[in-house]
Amino acid sequence: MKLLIAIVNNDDSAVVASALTKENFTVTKLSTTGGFLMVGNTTFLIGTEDERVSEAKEIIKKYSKTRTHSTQTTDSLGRGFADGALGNDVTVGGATVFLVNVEGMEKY
Ligand code: 2BA
Repeated sequence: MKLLIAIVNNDDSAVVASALTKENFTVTKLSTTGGFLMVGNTTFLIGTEDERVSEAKEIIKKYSKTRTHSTQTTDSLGRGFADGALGNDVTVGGATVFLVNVEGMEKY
């Protein structure tokens, strides 16, 4: 069994969640914040059998778009952006996915 930890842009999260659940994946959605840009993103926890990992990754890939995040505007003021982020356009995503081996899953 595997656990996919997928960090997805907030703007893609609804469609990613919907596509995964439609294909009978069970998903936990966490509201998270990227440490570099300090803006919200979404982290999905997806526990699945090894045989279905490729399918889950394909769905995430299909619906996660690459975006350019501008930090040039006054929007950045007071947000606590990392020094390196200020004044630069940053390419974010599609998705960042970690794959973790899981010994087992129990439900009570
Ligand atoms: P953030 O940490 O806010 O990073 C947003 C984007 O800023 C990144 O896009 C990358 O293009 C750039 N970036 C991040 N750290 C940087 C640094 N130290 N120097 C220069 N540029 C940097 P993505 O790579 O697509 O990452 C999107 C989000 O996925 C990240 O948001 C973070 O929440 C997560 N993430 C990505 N890689 C990760 C990792 N190795 N470990 C944990 N979380 C990760």
